[in-house]
Amino acid sequence: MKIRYSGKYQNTFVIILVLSLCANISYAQSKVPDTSKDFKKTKLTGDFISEGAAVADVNKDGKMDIIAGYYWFEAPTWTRHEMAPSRIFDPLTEYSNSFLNLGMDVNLDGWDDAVIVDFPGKPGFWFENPQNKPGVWKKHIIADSVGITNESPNFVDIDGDGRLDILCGDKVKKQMIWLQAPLKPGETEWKRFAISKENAPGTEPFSHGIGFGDVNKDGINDVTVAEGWFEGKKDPKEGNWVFHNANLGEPCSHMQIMDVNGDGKNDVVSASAHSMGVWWHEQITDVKGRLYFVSHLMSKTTAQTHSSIMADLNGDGRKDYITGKRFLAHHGHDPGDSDPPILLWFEFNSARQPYYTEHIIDDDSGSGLNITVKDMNGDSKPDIVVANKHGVYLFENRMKK
Ligand SMILES: [Ca+2]
Ligand SMILES: [Ca+2]
Ligand SMILES: [Ca+2]
Ligand SMILES: [Ca+2]
Repeated sequence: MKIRYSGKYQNTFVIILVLSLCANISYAQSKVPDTSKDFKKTKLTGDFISEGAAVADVNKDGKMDIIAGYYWFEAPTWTRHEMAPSRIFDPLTEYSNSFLNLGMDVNLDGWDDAVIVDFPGKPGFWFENPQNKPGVWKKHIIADSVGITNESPNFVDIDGDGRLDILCGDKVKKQMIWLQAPLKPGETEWKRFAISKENAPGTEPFSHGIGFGDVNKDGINDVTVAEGWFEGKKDPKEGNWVFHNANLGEPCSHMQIMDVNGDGKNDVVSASAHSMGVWWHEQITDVKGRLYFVSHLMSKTTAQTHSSIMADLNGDGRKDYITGKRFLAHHGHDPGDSDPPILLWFEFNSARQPYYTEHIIDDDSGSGLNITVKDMNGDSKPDIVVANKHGVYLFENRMKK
């Protein structure tokens, strides 16, 4: 296990690391095979500038660039550019001004913009791409200052129009909502649509875990939180989605809805946001047809798995689950907060038990509050981009199809 930290954090790190090892962190005993040869790692920076990362061809030269907070990194040399004045944050004492990032052409002018989810409870905003002109990018607040809550908003297409929306909570009304980006060129306003009634579960600023998928297999996507699920409506703009109580485990990051054991019922995969554990929650129907879930532990390899995303990394036609450790999530105060920043993935196969196989990608990066997956180098394999308190990283997928 190689740990190299330099400068003023070194002593603190050694102390935290020893404490972690004393706390019987299971990584040291882990027998998970090392698959780092399957990925080419590029460290864009070791600076803490964002806990979210996104991709977009910012300068329209045909090469995908990387966005992390108020900065973008120009491919292929990853030259760092500032969109608006910001600074490097201290990973041991501070949070940044950027928690989740998304690259999308918000105002439909043909240039990808940078969507930023700020500290939980603050309004989100987006930086308008200045089309290769010099100067500061124009900052637009999203949706009349709706305070975005829950620490794992999803970037998903709620209404099926091909544009990604933001699925999150609203701080003031404590409602589960979705925010729709403008649909006409030149527009800059996002629209807010309520999913739940007011005072709904999962909508506090520091609530953890949201998922989007078809829980009950009626052909309509539903929304999950750790406390249960909101049953989707044919018209997702209708509101008042019925809430069903269910135990979907501990506070978690992005919840992934899929049939893990191949019994035709959709299960939920989640990972602990601030403690340790990755689980699949098996959907079971009782004799009266009521749904409930039984949780099965998949892994305790690393703690603080504060983000997840699905992508078919190994090209077998099945989507894989990617998660990673949010390095120094609470500045070293949580159990396992300072064990090595691991990035890992799980492949699923419902034909045999266990239904999953765990692979470690890297143990000196981790992930932040969102992971972005995109083919960055044109070989049509999905690559992984992350940013956290340990820096900004690209992992190019070298697995054979
Ligand atoms: Ca580019
Ligand atoms: Ca644009
Ligand atoms: Ca449904
Ligand atoms: Ca199932």
